[in-house]
Amino acid sequence: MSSHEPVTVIGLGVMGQALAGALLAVGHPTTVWNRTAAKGDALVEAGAVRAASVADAVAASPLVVLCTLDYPTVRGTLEPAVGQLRGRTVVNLTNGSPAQADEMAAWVTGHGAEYVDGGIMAVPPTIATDEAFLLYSGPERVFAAHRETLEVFGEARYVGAEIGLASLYDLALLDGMGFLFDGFHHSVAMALSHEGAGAEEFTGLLVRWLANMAKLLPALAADIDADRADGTAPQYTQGLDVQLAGQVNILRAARDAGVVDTVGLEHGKAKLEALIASGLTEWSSPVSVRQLRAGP
Ligand code: FVH
Repeated sequence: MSSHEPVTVIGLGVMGQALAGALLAVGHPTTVWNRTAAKGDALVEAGAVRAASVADAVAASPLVVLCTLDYPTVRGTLEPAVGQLRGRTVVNLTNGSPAQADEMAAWVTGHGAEYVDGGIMAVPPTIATDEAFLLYSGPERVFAAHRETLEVFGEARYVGAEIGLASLYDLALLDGMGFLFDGFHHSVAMALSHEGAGAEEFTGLLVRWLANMAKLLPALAADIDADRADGTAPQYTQGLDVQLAGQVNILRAARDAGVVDTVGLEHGKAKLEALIASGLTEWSSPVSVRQLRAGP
């Protein structure tokens, strides 16, 4: 008899399969269910129990982990199992917004279950490795009761009792990643106008540059916090005239290099111009964040 907590995993896409596989690997009795049953075949071969219905899947374990396309599919999947929810803990690792997390929590707890929301900061191959971390929010005592099990997927980082916090941080982190990848593609599109430069060779320079710049972020974050706390002047500033001159040069060079989509660069230029028009002379991170949240 295993001393590990039994767990049900619902949703066996690439991520759900990785989650269920990680549980099986360390000895959790694992029940699985997926709309397309065949996606559970390898897990069943590895020792998972395939539930005949989603109601059976929910009934099988005190802890029910969901990882499907989106929140409407989570709700649609759980609808036939509402009678089995009482007394269970539902941990929803599906991507969704804070408002959706609030609604889901109300619906699940309304059926007598506990609810914890989560965000997976990992890709399937890194689940259960040191690289993976997952964000959780909701009642701390519920999270704590299942923490050991949740650590199987990767570092379990509790971010607070407010149910939407894990979603908010998850989406904000993905937002940062999106801009990073967009910037990477834009930068490579520009560099490739030179016949000699291959993407890989150029990317070596880009990675070096971005890694150095990333080291600055904690100091910029400290400037933002100090400004919010009591208006302390930032440590890191740069003249807005210098920033704007550089932005104009990037925009020109991008166009000359044959990059036709320069909307982001034009937007960046317009934002700097708006800051200057508002009477500011110095750029800083607090100024940028304020502008994003409320205009200059
Ligand atoms: N894969 C990743 O790298 C990212 C990492 C960060 C977290 N995301 C989120 O994880 C959720 C699932 O993503 P996934 O990568 O596993 O996605 P798929 O392999 O496409 O599997 C989708 C599952 O959802 C089920 N599903 C889709 N539509 C419905 C529906 N109408 N009713 C019931 N289930 C549905 C699908 O079932 P099936 O098509 O196999 O029958 C899969 O189980 C997601 O929120 C990511 O943002 C992954």
